[in-house]
Formats: sequence, C-alpha cells, structure tokens
Amino acid sequence: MIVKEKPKAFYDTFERKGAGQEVTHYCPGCGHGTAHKLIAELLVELDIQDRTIFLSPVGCSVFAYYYMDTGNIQCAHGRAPAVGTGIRRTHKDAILISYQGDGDLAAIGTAEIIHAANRGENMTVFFINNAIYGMTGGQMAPTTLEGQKTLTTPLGRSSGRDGNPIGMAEVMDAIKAPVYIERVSLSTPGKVLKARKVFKKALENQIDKKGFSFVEVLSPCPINWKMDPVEARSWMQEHLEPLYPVRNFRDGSHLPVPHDDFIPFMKEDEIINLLSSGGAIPDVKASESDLEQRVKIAGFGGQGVLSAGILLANYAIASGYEATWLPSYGPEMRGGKANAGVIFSNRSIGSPVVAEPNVLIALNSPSLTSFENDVEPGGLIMVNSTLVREEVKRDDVDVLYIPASEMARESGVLATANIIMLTIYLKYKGLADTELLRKVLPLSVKRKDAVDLNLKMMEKALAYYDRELA
Ligand SMILES: Cc1ncc(C[n+]2csc(CCOP(=O)(O)OP(=O)(O)O)c2C)c(N)n1
Ligand code: SF4
Repeated sequence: MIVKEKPKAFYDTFERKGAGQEVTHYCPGCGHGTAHKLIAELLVELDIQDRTIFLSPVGCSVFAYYYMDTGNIQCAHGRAPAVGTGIRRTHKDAILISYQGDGDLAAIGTAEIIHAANRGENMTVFFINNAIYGMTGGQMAPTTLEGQKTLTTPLGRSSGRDGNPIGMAEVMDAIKAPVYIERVSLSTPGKVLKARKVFKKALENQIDKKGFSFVEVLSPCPINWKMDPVEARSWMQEHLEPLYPVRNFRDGSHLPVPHDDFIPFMKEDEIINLLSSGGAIPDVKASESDLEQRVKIAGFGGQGVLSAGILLANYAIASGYEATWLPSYGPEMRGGKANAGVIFSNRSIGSPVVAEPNVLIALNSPSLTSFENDVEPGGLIMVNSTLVREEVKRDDVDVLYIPASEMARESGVLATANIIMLTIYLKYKGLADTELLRKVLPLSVKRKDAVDLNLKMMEKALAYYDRELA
C-alpha cells in the first residue's frame, strides 16, 4: 500500500502572505518542490531531522526555512558551503544540507563550493540545476545551454560571447576529496525515484562521516523556460540531459572514513601539553561566575598588537575559558593601523567580532579616537599615555593611563609596551595568574631572547601595578 502524506519533516503550515498556508510558493511544475519532498521524506526515514541544519541559499529555494522543520540558516548568496564549514567546526554530529541553485552555487558561490569540496567537508550538497536564474525572473546562469533564450540572452546564449555551459558535477570530479558525486534528473517519475536513492546515499555518507557528497539535480523551471510543466519535462530530456548526462561520477562510500575528527589547533595542543607535563592544569575559575571580556587591542603595525591578542587568547584558553582572536590590519607590513579583537568567556562565543568592547587597550592616538565611543558603558579604557596626548572624553568608563612606551623604552625594545598593557589589564581585572602567564608566554613569543625580555617586562608591569594602582 502506498501512503501519500506530507513528510513529518515539513511544518504543518507554511508561513506566507495570504491564503494557501498548506502549499508551497513554488510555481506549478517547479522541481524545487519535488526535491524538497524527497529530502524531507529522507530526514524522517534516516531519523536525522532533529540534527539537521538546512543551509538555505539565495534563490527560489531560500524559503526552505518555511518548510523544513529542522535547524535553518539563511546564508548569504553562494556562501552555504562556507557557513556549513563553520558550523561543522563546532557541531560534529550535525547533518548539514547545502541546498543551492545554479546561480547561487555555480556563479556567485563558485569559490565556496570548490574549496568546501577540496577540503572534503562532511556535508551533503544538493545542487539544483535549472539552467536559469529562477527567482530574479530568468537571467542566464552559468549552466544555461548554448542558444537558450533568457532575459539577458534574448537571442540565445552564445558561447563566444557568454562563455560555455558549466558542468558542475564534472568540475567536482576534478577535485580529489569528494566521496560521492552524482547527477540526477527530475524529468520523469522513474528518474525521481532514482534521484531519491541517490539523495539517500548522499545523506548516509554524511551520517557515516564519509565526507563531501555532491548531487546535481536537473530540475525544471517551467515559468522562466516559458513552457508548461509537461513541455518543460520533455525539454529536459531532449536538451538538458544530453548536455548534462545523468550518471554517477564517483562513489567512494565503501571506503573507510577519511578522518573522523579535527586535528586540534597546534597552539591549543601545545598549551595542554605544557600545562599537563608540569602537572599544573589550572583551576578553572571560569565556571565560578559568568564572565565575558571583549577586548580590543589597537595601535599601529609593529606595536605587537596582534601578538598581544594571541597571547591573551592563549592565556584565556589555558585558564579554561572559551576564546577567540580576530585580527584586523591594513595592507602595510609596518606602520599601518592594526587591531585585534579577543573575546574570552566561560560561555560559548557566538561571533569573534568585537563590535562593542568592554575593554579597549589603545596603544596610539588614532586607536583611541576610532574606538573610544564603541566601549560599553562601565567598560575599561587603557591608554598608552606616552604616545596618546588626548584624554578620554567618556565619563561612564574606567580609565587607566599607563606610560607603557616609556617603560618599554627603558628596556630598549619599544614593542614590549604591549605586554606591559596586557599584564596591567589582567592584574586590574583580577584575572592575572602570573605563574600561568609565565608558562603561556613562550608559546606566543617564539624567539628565546624575546621571551626573556617579555618576561622581564611582565615583572616590571606587575611592580608598576603594585606601586601605582593597587
Ligand atoms: C549578493 C546578491 N546578488 C544578487 C542577488 C540577486 N539574486 C537573487 S536570486 C539570484 C539568482 C538565483 O538563481 P539560482 O541560484 O539559479 O536559483 P533559482 O532561483 O533558480 O532556484 C540572484 C542573482 C542577491 N539576492 N544577492
Ligand atoms: S521561478 Fe522557477 S525555480 Fe523559481 S519557483 Fe518558479 S519554477 Fe521554481
């Protein structure tokens, strides 16, 4: 007995304007609805609905989030594989579905799909190739056929003028890492059933952590092809399928899992080794109370802005916090503007962007001017008073003026002003575990003589704090 029902992975009603909350917004005969249904059925059959994150692209299928009762993220045009890559770094068991049209994947998102494939990201990509930009009214896509009339090629695509149609499954096949590549078509009921099997395998590969699976789906867009749904299916068989043969390109699903996990980042590993070899894994103060430090360290290139950020992030990790480090610098090797945003917290960090710091360490004058107003009320501004002549105008923040460059100059290396500011900041906030700082410092400062010098400056900063600020 064949039971016809809406797959449970679909919402009961679909949010949209006006009536028709139980039907999709797709045009009659559109392939997106068919592809959605196959995927939704498989999410239930494979019991993965609860851990699926659907990456909606830009294009007609953007509204997948109105239909799929899964996790949903709407990605910038073409960026779904990059978003999936980011999610994979923190959600090892999520099932990631990157569902993209030909404009999205083969035009604006070419770089993202190539590199995600090249890394063998454990995700499943459904590439809906309808040979046209559907949502925007039928412009030429990279997959548009030679001679095919579109809004932007009214006399037909000409390879001499517009380039040749791209076979994305063939492009994927030139890359070593993907485990599974197949092209299917939705032109006939038989081919839809075959597509279902392929979809299933592409999802099973991900469940088994086999890596990157790519399914190209030839799909009708009757309205922009200026055909009725029946004509559109005939056209697919007569024109689309001969150019884009429906076949398997690669099936490595029987091969062993290439890599089950991520190799930890070097620094983190080094820190853990260092701390455990000394038998000194620190008490994690982190869990005692909520803490989130959003630190902006800013100055000019050569002041050690970025390395101060790395040191702080490493120190935070070694203290048991979650930490991120996000550098920003100009094109100049030396002398341009530079800043590093470091966030550390005992909670998960959603984004590494430090837009509203609660600590600003301004090593030069332009940094104070640029970021003073961004600091959260009640936050802390630390000013390198040797180089910054201005006073902080805000009266709703704590301010520390430290002659850091002057202190550094006495040691003979101006660039050590960064460690002075950092040490005083940690001390001021009650976050300085000097023993731990001494251990972590060599990981962030590679040259032996620089390590000794920085350690000396750290001691000098601690003495300054006790003398002037305690
Ligand atoms: C950055 C950006 N550039 C361009 C657009 C306009 N735009 C919206 S959908 C689309 C093309 C979608 O075509 P396709 O990926 O083939 O999906 P379909 O609609 O055919 O399913 C474009 C260019 C946009 N929304 N954002
Ligand atoms: S424009 Fe084309 S791709 Fe978009 S919903 Fe209509 S038929 Fe489908």
